[in-house]
Amino acid sequence: MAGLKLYFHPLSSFSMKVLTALYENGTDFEPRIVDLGSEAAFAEFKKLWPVGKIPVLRDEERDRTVPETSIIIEYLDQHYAGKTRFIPEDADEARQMRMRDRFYDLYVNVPMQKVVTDRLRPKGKNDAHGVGEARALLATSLAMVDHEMSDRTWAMGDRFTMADCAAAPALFYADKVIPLRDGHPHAAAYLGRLMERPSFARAVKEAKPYFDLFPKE
Ligand SMILES: N[C@@H](CCC(=O)N[C@@H](CS)C(=O)NCC(=O)O)C(=O)O
Repeated sequence: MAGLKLYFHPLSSFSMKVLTALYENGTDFEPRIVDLGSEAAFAEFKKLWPVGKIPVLRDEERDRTVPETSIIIEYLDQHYAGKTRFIPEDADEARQMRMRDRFYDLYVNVPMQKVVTDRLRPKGKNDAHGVGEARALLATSLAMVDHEMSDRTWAMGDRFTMADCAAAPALFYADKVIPLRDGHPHAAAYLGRLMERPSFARAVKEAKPYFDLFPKE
């Protein structure tokens, strides 16, 4: 049995962020799919992390439960380092990388989720005002990404880091809300490079069987 267990769902954008990091280095782990649609499965998962957000990493060897994607990837970089190092050694660069990781999580992934999950709300319970705000924030963020990616390969330049693990699923799903090909050529090209990266390509391939569950407009 692998010492590492990942509680996740293949369709979940934040899960894909951590899967990308795991696949980058071929890190051995036991996949534990959490069926968010099953009350019993979700209640069981909440015993591990009462906040109820996936993914969560469990390290049996060290007896550690590690939630939050950025913390999970930092943990992997610290204890299960592989050929791809996710955190730059230089402290200044590491801080800039963490800023981009936060940016993709909070200002691309989170507003994208707000737009998409609103489609799952019961009739009459939609939050049109909140969705409008989220769409506006997403549009601002994507314009910033497009500008920044005009002169670089990866989020930090030449080197693939945790910020790219965050960017990949965030842009993949944001593209379904605001298509990048319409006016965001550099962001679209960056997403194209991310899609060709074998680690993220594998996460997308494994999510495909669940794509029918993605709520369309
Ligand atoms: N800040 C968290 C966000 C995780 C998150 O939002 N996960 C979503 C799935 S992509 C989730 O668990 N949603 C279930 C829910 O909110 O009930 C992280 O980085 O791990």
